[in-house]
Formats: sequence, C-alpha cells, structure tokens
Amino acid sequence: MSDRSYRFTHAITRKPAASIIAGLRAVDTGTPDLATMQAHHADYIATLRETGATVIELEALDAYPDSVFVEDTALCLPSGAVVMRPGAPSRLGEAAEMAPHLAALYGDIRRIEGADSFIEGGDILMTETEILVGRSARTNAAGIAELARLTADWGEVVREVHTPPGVLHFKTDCSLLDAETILSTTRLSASGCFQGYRLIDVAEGEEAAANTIRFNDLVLMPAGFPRTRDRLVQAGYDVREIGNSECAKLDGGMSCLSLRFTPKP
Ligand code: CIR
Repeated sequence: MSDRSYRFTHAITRKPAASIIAGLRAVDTGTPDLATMQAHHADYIATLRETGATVIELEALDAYPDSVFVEDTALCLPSGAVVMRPGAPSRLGEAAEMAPHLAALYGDIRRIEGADSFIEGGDILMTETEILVGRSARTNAAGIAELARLTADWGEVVREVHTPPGVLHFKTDCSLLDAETILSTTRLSASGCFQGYRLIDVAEGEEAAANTIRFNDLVLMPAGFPRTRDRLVQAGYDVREIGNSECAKLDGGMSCLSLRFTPKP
C-alpha cells in the first residue's frame, strides 16, 4: 500500500491578510486578532518544516479575506492538481490566484470550470484508495461529478458523501490519520461513510478537534482538546498542538491552512 495521503514533500500556505477581520463565519464569536493569528500561523509552518518538507509561503492577498485558508482552492493529487471552484462567491477568485503557483510545480493542472459546479477543498478527504467528497453548502453534485470526470484517467475513484447539516465542510468533522485510520466526530461517522476504515472518535464536546492533519510523521491538531489529544497519543501518533483560536472564529482549522503534496513534474 502507498502512503500518498499523508507523506508529502511540499506544502503551500498563504500569509493571513489584514482583511482577515472580514472573513466569513457562520456565527460571530468575535473579531480575529491578526497578530495572534500570525503567531499561530508561524508555529504551524515551523511544524510542517520540522518534518523535512519544503513549505512555500505565499504573500497575503488583502482582496480576499479568507485567502489564508488555501486548502479550499485546489486538490493536489499524485498525478496532478485540480483547481477548485469555491461555492462562497467571495472566495471564487482565490482559486485563480493559486493556479500559477501549482502550475510552477506540477506538469498537469486541471480546472473545475462548469458554471454550475462548486467544490471546495475542505469537503475533500483523500485516502489511499479513494477520494471522499462531502456535499455541503459549498460543494454540489455538479462539482463532485466534474472532479470525478477530471481525475478518472489518473486512476482516482471519487465517492460522494454528505457533510452533516450545519457543518461548514466535510473535513471540519474528520481527518485521515494513516492509511487505515480516520479521526471523526460521531455525528459524521454515524452516517456510515467510513465503513472499512478504522475509526477514532473525537471526545464528546471536542468536535472542533476533528480537523487535524497527518503530515509525514506528525499529527497537527488544534490546541485545547486534551481528551482527544490523549486518545491520539495513546493510539501511537506523534501529536503537535497548534494554537487555533483566531482561525476558529472563522470556522478554520488545521487542514484549511495548507495544500499538501508531492509534485510530479
Ligand atoms: C470560509 O468560510 O470559507 C472560511 N472562513 C473558512 C474556511 C475553512 N476552510 C477549510 O476548513 N478547508
């Protein structure tokens, strides 16, 4: 079995813009503090680098308040990258901003282009054997079907699943920990979408801990969820806790802050 879904040579991040205070949020829990977010972001990048990966830091894009959440702009696969078409109108232009950076690293770049197709990277969980895509308020059936068509000749299998109601993205509630193992909230795993995988549940009341990333030998998780952290440590993972208080105000977590990949020229 390969380990394409958690071993990466590269990551792309984007510096938070001063306009982050205008970022999208489902519920207003306060204005994010830019300096604190920058400190958390620096810690996140240093932790990715600790694994030996190259991290490309793009400059802030003030025109796009949510542009620090680069994951939503593209899906990076072993054979090439697919530029997304975000369902949030204020974020549509972010995908075009990302495309040239991917083109510089990958030989094969494809784009979701249908006028009715919407899909954001936060709804996509790549495992060793398939790509799960959750329908959500940001990702629709046309977007998922287009992704499946675009990646079929790369040997990818796309499976449509559902993001729980009221949850921003599919991966808000789950993460891949290794080739067989998924960390999930019980409200998501109850749908049965993870049959065949080993499941670790986040602790009750710690649902916001579900969005972690396995990046090479480390698991990066948001700080402040000790019972879920202990479960991961007991399961044998090398866990690093990263401050996420400011991104959390904008419904962001560990996965949304990077595109993770191993480019194929
Ligand atoms: C948004 O609503 O689009 C941003 N405030 C948060 C995006 C988080 N993205 C992600 O989890 N992949």
